[in-house]
Amino acid sequence: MGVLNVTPDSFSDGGHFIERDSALAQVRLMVEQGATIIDIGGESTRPGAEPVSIKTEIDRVVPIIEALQASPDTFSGMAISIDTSKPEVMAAALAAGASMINDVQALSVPGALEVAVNSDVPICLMHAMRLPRTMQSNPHYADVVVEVVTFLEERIAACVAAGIDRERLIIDPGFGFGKNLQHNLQLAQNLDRFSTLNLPVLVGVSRKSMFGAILDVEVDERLYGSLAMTALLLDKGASIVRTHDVAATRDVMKVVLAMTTTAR
Ligand code: YH5
Repeated sequence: MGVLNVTPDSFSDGGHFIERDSALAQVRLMVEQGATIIDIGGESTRPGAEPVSIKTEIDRVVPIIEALQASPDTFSGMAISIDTSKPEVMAAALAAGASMINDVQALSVPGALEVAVNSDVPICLMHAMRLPRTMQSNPHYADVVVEVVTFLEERIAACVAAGIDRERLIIDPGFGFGKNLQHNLQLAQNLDRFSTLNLPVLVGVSRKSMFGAILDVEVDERLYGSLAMTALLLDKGASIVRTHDVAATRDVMKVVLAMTTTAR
């Protein structure tokens, strides 16, 4: 799963065509490098980031989804995931052709469960103890692994009770979302305990702050650390990897797959 952020940068002066073309070029590159899912997000999830309005988020993501739909040759077989917690954005993205929901709030915003029930796409339920604005403020858990597994069990049950087929669900421990370094390492070390829920496990560790903490490097120097953890998470049962670095992650996945599927 390759990440496409469509949050405008500060030196864009409203050049929407330029933004759209560069987003499409980025998607094309990620698909060539082996991405089978593109995760499109219109709200910054950086720690400390402020929320954006429904309209702003829709205006950012829907034109990109429509443009991807308009080039079926280039983007055939690729799933478009919408990274949002807002039911209105989910609905607009699905109407435009999105084929997966990625919700860091696990369908907990009022109305989100209803949008999901009325669709037929896969849904990633992620655990977040806190939202980006306050993510860094000293999280506490008695046992982070038990609490995250229990939370996901409850959200799975809520989805199934609402009428969503269990087969549509994907789970994610939510690395970095209201977790300190110790919590992230405990979740990584114990990722195999999420397999007991019998659903695909998605992991997103790419370039996150834990590598800054371990390696004392800035965000553009966190690739090797991200890949090391990715390899071990794949060994512990992860099957979908959300990444900013598709080619490198594809090679890691192929090597781990070759090694773990060969005869003894
Ligand atoms: C995830 O894990 N993460 S957005 C801070 C960084 C680097 C990266 C300071 N959406 C996930 O990628 N969806 C995000 O450096 C996600 N799982 C799922 N399902 C945060 C992010 C990032 C934040």
